[in-house]
Amino acid sequence: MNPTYQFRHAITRKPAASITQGLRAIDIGTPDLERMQAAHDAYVATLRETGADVVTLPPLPAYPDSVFVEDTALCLPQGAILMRSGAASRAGEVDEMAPTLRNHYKEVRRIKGPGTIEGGDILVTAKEILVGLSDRTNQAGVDELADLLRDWGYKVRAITVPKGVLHFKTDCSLLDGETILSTPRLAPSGCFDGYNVIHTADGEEAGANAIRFNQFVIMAAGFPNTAKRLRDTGYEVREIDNTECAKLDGGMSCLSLRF
Ligand code: CIR
Repeated sequence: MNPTYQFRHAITRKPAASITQGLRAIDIGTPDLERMQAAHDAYVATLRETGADVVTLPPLPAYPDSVFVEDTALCLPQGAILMRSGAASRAGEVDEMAPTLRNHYKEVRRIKGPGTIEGGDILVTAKEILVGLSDRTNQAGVDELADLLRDWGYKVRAITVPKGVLHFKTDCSLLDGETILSTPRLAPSGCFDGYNVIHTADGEEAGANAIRFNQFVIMAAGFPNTAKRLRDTGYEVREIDNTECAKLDGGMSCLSLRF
């Protein structure tokens, strides 16, 4: 098993009707629950097609953004780390996720604060854990994560996320332990020196948030040139409608915890 992309489990949560109140940087329209649910069903079915066990938790109307479960935890082979959201309206989502993680893991640790950190800012590669400093994740959060991971042998490296980008992984994804799909705008920081990098095609930056899940690269539909680049490199690409989650700055990685 390669722990960076071979997974037996995923945890997802169905979107709630309150998704219309979800956080967004710019209002480009109200998400449609029915269409989001249909896309979510297709996403879960694709994860299941790989043979993984996929938990689908019930909707949480009190937390409009709770469909984006990735932000609540970091799941590693040794254990899970509960995050601490940088958005007040999302703070309670972690406690809602904790019991499910305790069912799967013997060891569940927790970011206690005062720092904040969200899963969307964390990219686990074969040799290190990259964490984006963003509006949601600060240095204190990164430092606490590094402390919690030290005895599991992980090296944590902080990266600055460009202004206007919600999370680090809004702009990049892991394709395998050494290969990253990235928007060209992340490259100048040198954060991926030493990795193989495939750039999103011109005008397709919003397609950078994808996931490698077992044999598939699962990406948002509507980025045909980037999808072709990945297929030409040999990846088996599956495309899922992301129009509704995109209205809330969400993408393929946000919708699951994978381990
Ligand atoms: C938020 O602003 O928190 C949500 N509307 C979107 C979260 C996306 N999550 C992710 O990229 N991991």
